[in-house]
Amino acid sequence: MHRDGHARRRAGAGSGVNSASAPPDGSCDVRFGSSIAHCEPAFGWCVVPHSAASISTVSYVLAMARYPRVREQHVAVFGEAGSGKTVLVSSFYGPSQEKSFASDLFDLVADEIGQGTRLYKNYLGMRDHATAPAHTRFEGTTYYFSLKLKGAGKVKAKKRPFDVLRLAWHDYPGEWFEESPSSEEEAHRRIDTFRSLLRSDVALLLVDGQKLLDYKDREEQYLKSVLTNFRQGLLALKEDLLNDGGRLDEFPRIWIIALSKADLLPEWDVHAFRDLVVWKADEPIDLLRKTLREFVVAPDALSLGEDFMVLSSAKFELSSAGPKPVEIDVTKRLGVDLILPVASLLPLERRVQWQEKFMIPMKVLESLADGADTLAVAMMGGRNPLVRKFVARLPNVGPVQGRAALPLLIEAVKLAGSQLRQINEDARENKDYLTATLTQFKLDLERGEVDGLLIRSK
Ligand SMILES: Nc1nc2c(ncn2[C@@H]2O[C@H](COP(=O)(O)OP(=O)(O)O)[C@@H](O)[C@H]2O)c(=O)[nH]1
Ligand SMILES: [Mg+2]
Repeated sequence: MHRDGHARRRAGAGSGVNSASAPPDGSCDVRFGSSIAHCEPAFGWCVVPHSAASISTVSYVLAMARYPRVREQHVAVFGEAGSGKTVLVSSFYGPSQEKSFASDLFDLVADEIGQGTRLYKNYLGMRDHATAPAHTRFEGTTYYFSLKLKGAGKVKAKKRPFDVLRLAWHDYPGEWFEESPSSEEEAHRRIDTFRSLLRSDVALLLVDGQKLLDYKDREEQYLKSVLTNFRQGLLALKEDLLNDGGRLDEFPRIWIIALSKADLLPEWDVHAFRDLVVWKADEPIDLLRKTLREFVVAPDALSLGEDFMVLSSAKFELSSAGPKPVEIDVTKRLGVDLILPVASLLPLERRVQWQEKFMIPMKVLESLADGADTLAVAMMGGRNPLVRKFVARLPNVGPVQGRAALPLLIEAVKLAGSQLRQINEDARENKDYLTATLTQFKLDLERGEVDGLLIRSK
């Protein structure tokens, strides 16, 4: 399913305005009277300077009456059978449906009711019945979640560049990397499933905490086997994914190694985990990185082994009698709340880092964190002078857009500490839910580092 493709078509079609130019990303410049507006149909918004000469007043207008305006992020989760993928997605979604946990800035909903119900039921099973979800082997699923900003329909909301942040969560079963397909049909399904997640900027590679315990003092065996299976699996798909041998512009470029079931290793923080992985598995990581880089143009712009997370979907109390949990405390989660901030903001940060370090083709930068400028504008809030300056330059968009946007992106990425908190507080006070949400995500990432749950590449 290609939701974004659908959204782009819907946004671009029949807008009643004449496009002056139509680059492949669907963005275009549109003449509104004497002004030229830059439109991002993918996000469903246009920026129109009120007059070409006066840049002090700028407003976002809708290219057509379409609500909600959606921005989509993809995240791909890879893990062997039993490594905790289904529990993770259930524990990501479940609490958002409870009043006490729900966010004051947005509502999280599953786009497909059936999926949402299933995930919530999984969560209830854990919360109320100490029952983990049934195993789902050989099932590659994409879950679509929409984070709907509060305040929809209010005057202020109309000015924001998007109302919904959609998260496409691709679950790619690791068993597909361990076992050969049983039929040609299944082989095709694997390739299709993999293709569907190529739009992800961020991939999580799960390392199973239970397995680390099982392999105590010989963790290298387990780590090597996970990483090697994964690499072999990728190599098996390579020919089909790289049609005509051409490398891909769009491919997950931020590979985070994440410890799942971290509650089983209470004395570990992300630094201990990183140290173990680096000490015991540097070679298989190098090999995997090399293989991943063979898939993409601009191979420098791909990181593996630089970002780490620890995750626990709940605290599982096991009985001494067997593997069945006696209690699952869903209130004791670790790192799960960082998934949205990581998926939304890490690509933006990495894009700036890479752009400063390497010569990277524009089309690659744009596929990584596409619409990064939109996000930066939103993060800094409309009143910031840099934002105004940037928006003023928008009529000159086109290939130079990315470079013109760089100072703004850098500024947004650099936001930290008290300045960030201040923007967040102001936005909350002004009920500017978009800026509040994005700055909150950034604060969450800072907090995650302080709490030893996240290491971001510097
Ligand atoms: N201690 C602990 N156990 C977990 C956690 N997540 C999953 N598990 C256990 O691992 C099993 C497999 O998880 P599941 O999500 O079904 O794995 P999947 O095959 O990757 O989808 C569950 O039945 C739980 O017993 C966690 O966060 N902590
Ligand atoms: Mg599963």
